[in-house]
Amino acid sequence: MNTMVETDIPEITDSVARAKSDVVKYGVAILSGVLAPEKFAELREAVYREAEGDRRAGNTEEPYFADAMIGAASQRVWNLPSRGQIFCELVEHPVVMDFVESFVEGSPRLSTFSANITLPGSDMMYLHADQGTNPMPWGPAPHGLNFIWCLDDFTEETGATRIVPGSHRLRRSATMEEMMGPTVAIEAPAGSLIVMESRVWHKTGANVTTDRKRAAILGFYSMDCYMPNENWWLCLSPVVRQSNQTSLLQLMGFRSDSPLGRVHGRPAI
Ligand SMILES: O=C(O)CCC(=O)C(=O)O
Repeated sequence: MNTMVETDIPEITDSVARAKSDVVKYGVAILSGVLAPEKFAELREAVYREAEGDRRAGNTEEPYFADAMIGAASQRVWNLPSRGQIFCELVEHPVVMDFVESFVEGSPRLSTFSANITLPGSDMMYLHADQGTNPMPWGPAPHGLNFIWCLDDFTEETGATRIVPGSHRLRRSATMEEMMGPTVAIEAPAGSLIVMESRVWHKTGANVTTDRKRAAILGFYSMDCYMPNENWWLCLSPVVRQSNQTSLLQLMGFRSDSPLGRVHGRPAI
């Protein structure tokens, strides 16, 4: 069965309005010009530095369970907000918050803010939707939005994120048979921001190069009724936890503006 509803993906755009309509139509948008070149360089350097630190510390020995279908896994760098203020600031980038407000119902929460680096020879991930752990049937609106900050060129060869275009309209996870079906690589130059709604079936591509890595920061924001991908209550650095970044802490569930996640009925922090 071929469930590919569309065969094309949107063109890269520098218009936020256009990108929002692309997310509705295709489930995905590719934006340029969001990051200043100096900020991009600083973020890229920080991610590769942290990745190297994790590798030396042995933190990469157990790969994330969904990362490799058969062969070697990509390298994840988890919990970026605990690793530098530059990442905390990126969580609340105004363009991101504008999208989240437009697409995520209610009070949004940050589900993950991590990096994924495909390595020469790393295999593809399992095909999934980011709201795949949420009960079905899914409704007419996505439960979340994923922001993929491309720190290197996303190409077919380096393992660009691959999607099943139009799959957001099916409002369900892929079957085992569909998981093996055709996908399209989202090719985008370094510095681009890919915005993908949470019902789209997608996966990390295989990196078939011998010498090129593909790094990206992944920020997933979802409705507050779902458990975050990263357990911020256990892993967030006390330095951030005790800071006065109230809106950031609210996104991470340390403060509540909804009936959920309260302490003695109060918003907590
Ligand atoms: O890094 C990528 O290309 C996508 C990763 C992904 O799909 C995920 O973490 O859910």
